[in-house]
Amino acid sequence: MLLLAAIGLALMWLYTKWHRTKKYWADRNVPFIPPHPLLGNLTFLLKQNPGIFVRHIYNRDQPYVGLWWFWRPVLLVNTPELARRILVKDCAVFKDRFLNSGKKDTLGGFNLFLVNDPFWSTVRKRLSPSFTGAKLKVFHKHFVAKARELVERIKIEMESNKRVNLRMMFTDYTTDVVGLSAFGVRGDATLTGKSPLRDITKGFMTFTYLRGLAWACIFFIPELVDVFGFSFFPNEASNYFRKIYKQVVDERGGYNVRIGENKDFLDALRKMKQDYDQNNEEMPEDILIAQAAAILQGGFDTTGSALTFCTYELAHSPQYQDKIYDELLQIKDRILNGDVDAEVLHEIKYLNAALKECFRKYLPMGWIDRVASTDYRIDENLTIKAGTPVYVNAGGMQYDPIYYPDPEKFDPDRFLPENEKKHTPFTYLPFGEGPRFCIGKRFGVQNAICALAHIIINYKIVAKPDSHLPRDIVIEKKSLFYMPGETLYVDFVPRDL
Ligand code: HEM
Ligand SMILES: *[C@@H]1O[C@H](CO)[C@@H](O)[C@H](O)[C@H]1NC(C)=O
Ligand SMILES: CC(=O)N[C@H]1CO[C@H](CO)[C@@H](O)[C@@H]1O
Repeated sequence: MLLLAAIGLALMWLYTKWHRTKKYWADRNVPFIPPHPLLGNLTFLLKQNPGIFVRHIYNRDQPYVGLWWFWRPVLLVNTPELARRILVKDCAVFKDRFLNSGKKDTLGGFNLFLVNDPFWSTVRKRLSPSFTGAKLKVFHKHFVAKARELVERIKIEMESNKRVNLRMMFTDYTTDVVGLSAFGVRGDATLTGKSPLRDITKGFMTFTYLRGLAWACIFFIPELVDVFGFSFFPNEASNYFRKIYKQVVDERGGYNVRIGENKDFLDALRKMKQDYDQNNEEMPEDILIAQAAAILQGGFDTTGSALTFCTYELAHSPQYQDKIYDELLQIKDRILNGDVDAEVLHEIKYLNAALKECFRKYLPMGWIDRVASTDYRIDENLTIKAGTPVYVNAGGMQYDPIYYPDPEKFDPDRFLPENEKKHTPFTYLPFGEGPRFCIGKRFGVQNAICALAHIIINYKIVAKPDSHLPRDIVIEKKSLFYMPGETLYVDFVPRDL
């Protein structure tokens, strides 16, 4: 009897709670999409990429829409004005991300991408100097050296396989570049497809249902991450990465030798540890490794898939590719000799515009997430409660025909300098905005430009006769990032040099 009564009470409590939950946005006069009783609006998971999901619910006439992740109300905002306020003007309220990897998982929970203030500010300040213009000059040498290997790799693959698996090749390349630039770890993945770091990034790329569950938890119901013992990176890859990290630190003499002017990212981490030690403050090595892992994770797949999409688009836009090629011809010798510098590449208008257009169409993160740290007045009709997750619908705005006419069309002219000026600010957010924008933006862009310049001067990128149009590329349903869901191939035809 008692048991039955208890169950009855619990059910009643659940019912009341659900009843209140589903009225949450209606009570506040916020347009909403009716939630599923259990999943809220997360019914798209595994069925649709979130980047496409947010595009579908985008509605220019609704500045914001109420959604639910399970039973938690979240707000999706659709206007550049709200984007500006959340990401920049009132960023003090929105410093943290909602997604979170808990406290038990050091590599996930304490890395720059996921960690919250006040630690986030400290780490960001420490790491930012590793990405300045002066550092990029040094990295540029690596970009060039590896881009030349990329040209070689294409030759090898075309001769042996008659085709190139784009994403595999480009993530081989970006793994080498990040390893070399950030950690001083030399790898041969660009040429051979194999290296110790590459084993790790392959581990990051491998999807299993358990990993999928872990990611969904981190993104949508972070309270449970510690309960289930989930981690941001797969355990095996994490342990291997720890080993490599410790090895390179040892090679440089550990943390107690004089660390001069920061040479690279790894030195920035060593210096951080040294400073903490000197102040008798604790800085576990795992927290340093967490930052290194974030840079590797943040740096390899984003740039790798951007290069994949861009190469595929250019194969299907020969007229546009010709324009880029004509521009590159003016600096042909410098590219071929491997002494083209970043400033020169920055002047290649059509190439830069093409990459920007790729980031418009294929933004890796369809939304930019933040969480309100205090109650926040959105407008006269709505004040959200502290703790409410807020998502800026970047994907929606980047595909809005008002801002980008005929949005499915790959039209790099949109980003020629004279046209770019006319864009509505805050409608283009592939790297986020404000103090928490992508720390590797310049690194990633410069690296991608460098790779494309080397490829296009050496090869004509040609669509395979039976390949479908870019607009029909299958997007990975199981990933939370916007990545190809199929293997993409193109032909590379050597140009007369
Ligand atoms: C090239 C393509 C890339 C794209 C499209 C991209 C996109 C993004 C986006 C949208 C964010 C979130 C920004 C925000 O919340 O406002 C982000 C953050 C981040 N990215 Fe990137 N990224 C790219 C490359 C890189 C590279 C090359 C690195 C490292 C070398 C990197 C490391 C990071 C890190 C560490 C964060 C977290 C920053 C923070 O929370 O303070 N990314 N990226
Ligand atoms: C607030 O709601 C009223 C009534 O629905 C509407 O007319 C007004 O435009 C809304 N204000 C804003 C800033 O959206
Ligand atoms: C846009 C979207 O996918 N909304 C979903 C929210 O949840 C309800 C209930 O399951 C679905 O019917 C909607 O399609």
